[in-house]
Amino acid sequence: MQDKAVAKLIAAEEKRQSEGLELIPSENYVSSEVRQAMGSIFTNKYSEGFPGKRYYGGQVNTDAVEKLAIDRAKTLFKADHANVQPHSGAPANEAVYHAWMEPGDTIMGMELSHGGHLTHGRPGTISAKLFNFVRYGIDDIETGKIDYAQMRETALKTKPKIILAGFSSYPRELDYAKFAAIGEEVGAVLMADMSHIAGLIAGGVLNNPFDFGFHIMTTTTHKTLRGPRGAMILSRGIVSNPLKPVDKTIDNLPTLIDRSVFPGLQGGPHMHIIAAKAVAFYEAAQPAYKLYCEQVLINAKVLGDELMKLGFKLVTNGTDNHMVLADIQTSFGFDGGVAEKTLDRIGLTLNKNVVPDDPLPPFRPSGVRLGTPAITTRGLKEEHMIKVAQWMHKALKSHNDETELNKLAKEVKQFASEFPLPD
Ligand code: DSN
Repeated sequence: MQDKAVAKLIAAEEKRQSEGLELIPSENYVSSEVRQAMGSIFTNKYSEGFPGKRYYGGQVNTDAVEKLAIDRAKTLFKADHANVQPHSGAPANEAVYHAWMEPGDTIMGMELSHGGHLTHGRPGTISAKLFNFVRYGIDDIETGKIDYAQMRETALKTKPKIILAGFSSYPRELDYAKFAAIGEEVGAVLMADMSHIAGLIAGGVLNNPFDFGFHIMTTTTHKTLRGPRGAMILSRGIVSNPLKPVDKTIDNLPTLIDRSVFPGLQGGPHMHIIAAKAVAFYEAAQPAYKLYCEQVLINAKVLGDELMKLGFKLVTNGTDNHMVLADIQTSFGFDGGVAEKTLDRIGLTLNKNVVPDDPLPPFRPSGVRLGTPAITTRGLKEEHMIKVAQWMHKALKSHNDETELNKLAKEVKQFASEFPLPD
């Protein structure tokens, strides 16, 4: 590479990634095929519109590759329609809100400190300015069970146009059938933001909301799904002519969503990323991927159990998915930010995170969030989870002891070198 400055930073990032262990639950390592497609010549092409209906010429290959991505996504998630163009998770959610609602309409999402994502109506976001967010949350902090009675009561009172299931920091399975029953009773569209767990749904190890009557699913493509950075929107409905105005019905969801993405929110789709999404969907349909998903869950369970044995207080006392939330303030008497920095220092990367009804502010929250998707891709198994938990415990116990932290950092680096990054 002629640009030595960028080349140096790429090499440094590769070194950082290979010498440490990635525990952020929303990150992963993509295959060399996914990276190849991302770096492909498709990046040169403008393709506003959809396959067969573009605003520029020269679309023979872009049409074919987008169609491939759409068909593979539909098969993987049992959807009627897939829009694979959203650049990221936030615009995907935004596109759905605008496809189905008008400014001022009400949407019901998860309480943010109980696990809901920023795009589920955090004050200050565009969607929170335009739409009226009402909340459901957990009723038992020890089990993490959602308060479905409160959800129903609020839904009956506020008549949301959309009920949104989904989270970015919640370690339990949702009861989609209960969401669906409430949605049906109040006439709401059921939307699932499955960004964190879409890969585990595709791999068949977690429930698919479409099997319980959901109408729309959004997801990023780079988390458990192990594809390029980006997102997609899956839905029920019948694909119709996107040039004619359509009523807001379930059958028309594909058209409403497509128009909301383009021209609603985005211009030219990133065709190199769409090609890489197609590759990731191919990979997720292979038998090896199911085994990977099974191991992600096993690893998370073992990691959570081991942390609890060592005295970590876990939010909901365990996990059903790929992530673990630990209340550091309760366990060690300091906040999650200190834990994040201390663990980074020894090569374990995770993120500070709020815990339900956190008494501390978001920049200095009580907890940390960690997960197993990336380390499982790297080849780590149950026995290695015990090591990871022990390193975390030792480092946090001696977070002011430079000698001990140096010793642990060496151990982690040596261990990580035995598990090379996928090439
Ligand atoms: N940043 C993602 C996560 O870590 O959950 C969601 O946007």
